[in-house]
Amino acid sequence: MQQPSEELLSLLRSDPPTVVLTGAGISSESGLATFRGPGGHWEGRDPMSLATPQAFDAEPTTVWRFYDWRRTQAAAAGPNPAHRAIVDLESKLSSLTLVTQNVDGLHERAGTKNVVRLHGSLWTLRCTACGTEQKDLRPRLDPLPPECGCGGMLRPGVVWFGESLPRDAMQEAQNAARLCRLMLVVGTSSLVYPAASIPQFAKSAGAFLVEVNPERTPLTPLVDEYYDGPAGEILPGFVSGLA
Ligand code: BJW
Ligand code: ZN
Repeated sequence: MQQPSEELLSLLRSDPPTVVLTGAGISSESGLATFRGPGGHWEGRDPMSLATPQAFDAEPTTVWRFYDWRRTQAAAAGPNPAHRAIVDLESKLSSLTLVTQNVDGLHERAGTKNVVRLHGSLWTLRCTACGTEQKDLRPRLDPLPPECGCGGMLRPGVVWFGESLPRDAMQEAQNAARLCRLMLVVGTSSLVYPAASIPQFAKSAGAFLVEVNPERTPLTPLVDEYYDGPAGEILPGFVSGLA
């Protein structure tokens, strides 16, 4: 497996302000399907066609059944060595911001403290009528679609295509990217905006960009180092090289 370069290890030893940007690939070794990879389809449907406000308006119960399935899968899964390596890095560095597109909650369950969630959470429900948000950790909800106390229909507290990202989260991510000296981009296809623009903020501000992904992405030509392999095998090497 590809070991960290001396340049990366020496940068890590200098305790740089660091941002880790993650996508679905970091949870694939926990058994969760990525969006664009194999196994992502649910009942023969592309998850991209279900992760839209239009799909929810047209078929709320179907979209809720899809998210119930996602919640069940995520609840049954656990953090993997890649999630844990980020926890270890956070404990060794003075400043680490984890910016994730993932909604599964595995970073939080692994123990990462400073998590910025760009696309919301599977474990938050939001009322389509009164806007109230509530946390709900039950893997299966019954009946579907669930109802708010006000009588309105609840929806998953995630960000669908065409919807704005939470303003505070995006601002925090951009600020951390502008200030960091090292950014690790792990397990994302770098296709979905505005998350895919975050490494560009870091690059423009002079940060060292590292990508970890078994497949090349549109970001690959822009990074300083590309690690071609699964995050669960590559990231622990970054931490053990620091010891
Ligand atoms: C491994 C691995 C292992 C596997 N180890 N790696 C600018 C240009 C063009 C379009 C737009 C633009 N700005 C906005 C848009 C429109 C749109 C967009 O980006 N479209 C593109 C697809 C073209 N963006 C939006 O609509 C966003 N809203 C917005 O910008 O509002 C303002 C606006 C609206 C409209 C027009 C203009 C402005 C909202 C985006 C919301 C995305 N939501 C989802 C669903 C969340 C809820 C849920 O989970 O159900 O977020 S879609 C889905 O994609 C999910 C993910 O977070 C996101 C990114 O996917 P990710 O994580 O990268 O996963 P994959 O599957 O794509 O890739 C996995 C990777 O892992 C692969 O590379 C593998 O190789 C790798 N891998 N095993 C390491 N072991
Ligand atoms: Zn309500």
